[in-house]
Amino acid sequence: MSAEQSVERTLILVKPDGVKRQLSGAILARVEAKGYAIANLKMVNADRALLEEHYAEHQGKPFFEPLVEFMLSGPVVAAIVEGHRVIEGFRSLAGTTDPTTAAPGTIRGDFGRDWGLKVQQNLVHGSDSVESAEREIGIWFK
Ligand code: RTP
Ligand code: MG
Repeated sequence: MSAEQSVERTLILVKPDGVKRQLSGAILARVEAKGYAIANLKMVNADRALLEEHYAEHQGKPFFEPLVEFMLSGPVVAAIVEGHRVIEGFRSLAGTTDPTTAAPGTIRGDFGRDWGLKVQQNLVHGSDSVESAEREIGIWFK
């Protein structure tokens, strides 16, 4: 068996707050500057069915409905990004979920804040495992 790591893929979204604030380019520039490759890229007006499938793990949580409404509030940029360990690499670039306390130097830490809304408007999504990446890529790039 080869000791070489296999190239991973992840699904990245620039959420509607990032698109509205014209940060899509700055966010994708950080992904590329880190050395990851954009394998596919598009702007999507997601519908409720797609978002409920994407966020199935959060069904029933108090932030689920506000989260879906937020994601319906404008277009998102969806990308398939490739590289060794890109799943954890992008989540490290993104920073922790709450943009108020996300580390400076991360996307959420540098560009995000609390806007007093019911859901964290935190600019980006990145898949959290190989299994969720493949599932999410199937949803956004049918
Ligand atoms: P993501 O899935 O978007 O990459 O973010 P994440 O793993 O850091 O966060 P997760 O726990 O999966 O939550 C998904 C998204 O739901 C919103 N959220 N709001 N209490 C809240 O207000 C709250 N908790 C979660 C955020 O937009 C989060 O990214
Ligand atoms: Mg998540």
